[in-house]
Amino acid sequence: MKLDIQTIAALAERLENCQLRQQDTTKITDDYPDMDWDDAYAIQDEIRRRKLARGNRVIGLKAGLTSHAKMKQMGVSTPVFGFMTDDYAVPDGGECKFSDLIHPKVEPEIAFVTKAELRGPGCHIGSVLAATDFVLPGIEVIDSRYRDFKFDLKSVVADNTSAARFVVGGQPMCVAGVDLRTVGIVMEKNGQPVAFGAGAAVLGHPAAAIAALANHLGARGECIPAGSLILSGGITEAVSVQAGDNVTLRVQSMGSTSIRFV
Ligand code: 0L1
Ligand code: MG
Repeated sequence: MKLDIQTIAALAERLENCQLRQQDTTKITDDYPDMDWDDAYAIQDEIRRRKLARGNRVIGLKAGLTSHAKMKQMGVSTPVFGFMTDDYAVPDGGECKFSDLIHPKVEPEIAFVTKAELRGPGCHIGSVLAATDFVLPGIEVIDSRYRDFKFDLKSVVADNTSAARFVVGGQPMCVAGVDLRTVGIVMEKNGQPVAFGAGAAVLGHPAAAIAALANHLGARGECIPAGSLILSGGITEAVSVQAGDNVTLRVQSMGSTSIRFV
């Protein structure tokens, strides 16, 4: 690690305050160009510690930048991983207050719920499918704390991978009943289709993103516990939203989930 504990705490406070006050900031690698991956995840861990200390609960995990469309959109080449707390959850069809966010975008995703622990290294698509209880449609609302979504990978990891809100719903499916590579999705904004895709856009198979998360956590001595909700990453580029927008994600055989920005 290149940063000391005081700097990590100060950067976590800076990024979390941006989230709590709906303010943006420049990317932290502008100030700390030598910070490494361990520093980036240590800042994310410190943000999690701050939220838990305030009484929030971690209720989900996420993989991000798992599709070529997202990687191209953001000019990066590696997945990243983050967490979601209870205050990020929006009920299916529910409202998300736009003024609580900076410049939100929505991503169509496949959400996994596990029934057995997943522990890397060596986790693969087969282990993920065996450990999955069900999959269902999920919309992630990302809201980078960095000005104009301009960041590099270490900065975005420190910022908990832009996690802000999410909604899941529709018809949960057992993985035996669906080919997650060919499953089609349509995301609509105010009734107009704005994004189309298929599961294979996420690392060839959305379960590969969950395996990558398990292997990432395994390298840190952690695991994905049974009963976890995990977002596997945007199938398409993220779509900007404004107050008044109504977003619906339809996933083949899994129904739909929706969120309204008010
Ligand atoms: O969930 C995601 O794919 C987002 C990862 C962070 C990058 C971004 O803000 O677009
Ligand atoms: Mg995402």
